[in-house]
Amino acid sequence: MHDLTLADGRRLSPWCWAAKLALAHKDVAFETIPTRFIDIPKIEGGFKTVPVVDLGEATVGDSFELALKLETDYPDRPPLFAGEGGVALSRFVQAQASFLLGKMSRAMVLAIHDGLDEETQGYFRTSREKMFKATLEEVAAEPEKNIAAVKDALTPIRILLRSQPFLGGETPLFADLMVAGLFQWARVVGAVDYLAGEDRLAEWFARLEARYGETLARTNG
Ligand SMILES: N[C@@H](CCC(=O)N[C@@H](CS)C(=O)NCC(=O)O)C(=O)O
Repeated sequence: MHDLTLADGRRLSPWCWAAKLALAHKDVAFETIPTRFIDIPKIEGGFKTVPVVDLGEATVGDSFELALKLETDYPDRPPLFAGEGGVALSRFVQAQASFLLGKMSRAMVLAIHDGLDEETQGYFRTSREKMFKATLEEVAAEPEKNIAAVKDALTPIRILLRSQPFLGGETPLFADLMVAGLFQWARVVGAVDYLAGEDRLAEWFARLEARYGETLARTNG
């Protein structure tokens, strides 16, 4: 699996984390290839983002597509979606996770930038400043406000976790893994502890750590 890396080998992408957790969930062993932002266009197949996972008979360039493929290929192992309705609802969680990613990234962009090698820094700055229509320094200004916005956006998940241990119900599903990928990304980058002051969310993440601890510990691949 092509896995996004910082200059020191730390793996940062939330979607790559979701993919690795999905592989672990289905008990599929994997190896990772550290991949910088600027290495992505060099991957065979014309991919624009990672994860890109070579499964032998097929190469998958999207975490959700990977989870769907794993569900089809390993129907007898713990489910990632638990049926058609689960797939559809997971798309909603994917949208929520993308929304959260944008909010979480604001207080993290400078730390991510600083963790990249010089050549990659240039690409990251240009592409992100275009995306945000602001300089990285402007995006990162007012971290307290940005962190408060993340905390607010986490409210629905916090409410859900009052009545069930996982987003998936009694057991984790891919929905959990997408959201967990975000917290793992933040943890690896280290700029902000989004679980600080959280009870239910921190307990939920601890439950995931109990199950996927080995995978989450491989912060450098
Ligand atoms: N929908 C894709 C999204 C993957 C994605 O956006 N990956 C980002 C890293 S978090 C990426 O590769 N970005 C490349 C770039 O910005 O150049 C998935 O879930 O796999």
